[in-house]
Amino acid sequence: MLIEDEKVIKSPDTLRENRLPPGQEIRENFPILHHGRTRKIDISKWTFTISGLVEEEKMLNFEEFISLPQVKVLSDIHCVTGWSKLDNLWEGVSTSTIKELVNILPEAKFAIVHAVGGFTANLTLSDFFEPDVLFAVKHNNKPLTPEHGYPVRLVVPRLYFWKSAKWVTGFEFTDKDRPGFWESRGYHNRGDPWKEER
Ligand SMILES: Nc1nc2c(c(=O)[nH]1)N[C@H]1C(S)=C(S)[C@@H](COP(=O)(O)O)O[C@H]1N2
Ligand SMILES: [Mo]
Repeated sequence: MLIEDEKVIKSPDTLRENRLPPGQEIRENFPILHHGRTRKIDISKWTFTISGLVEEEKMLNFEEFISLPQVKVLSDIHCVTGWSKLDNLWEGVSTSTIKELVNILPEAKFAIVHAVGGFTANLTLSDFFEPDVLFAVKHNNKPLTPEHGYPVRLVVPRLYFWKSAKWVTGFEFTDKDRPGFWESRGYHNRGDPWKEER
């Protein structure tokens, strides 16, 4: 069983006795939510860029990205619209692995994640580098579907799912916080589901 697999990083929510944050209900299916249309990505043209407050910016193509060491993370999804989906097995590249690819300048305090079409999501570096945060390529042992962010999406298990940007093209280190797509449209800047930061 995947849940017994020792190599799986278990997001802290999955170890709680009560796994359902206030105002949420369980869904067995996997709803699809995003602004605009589903993005169709040509993997041969896809790139992942690490920019901003780093000594040298770095760009990877998909082949280089997928050659990085991979991790598995078990997480619960909490969407701000009220549904939660438990026991999701993600596979991909940990933000802690990505961290080793660049020298981050000391002024850097935030990560702004970028996705196709100008979508962004902002995170403090402490939230971004939690050990259960990853750039996922698989969900429950299958490659992501286009609707769920193929080829690469961010997964931030401890925050509402709007932070988990789909169709990611990289991220930027900044010294100042910059509210992302949903954060600048009325959603909370951080989004802790246990505090109902909606
Ligand atoms: N690029 C992009 N990523 C996005 C969004 C978006 O509009 N664009 N919406 C977010 C929101 S609000 C949610 S709830 C989740 C939904 O992910 P899912 O469709 O895989 O369930 O994606 C997040 N990632
Ligand atoms: Mo959402």
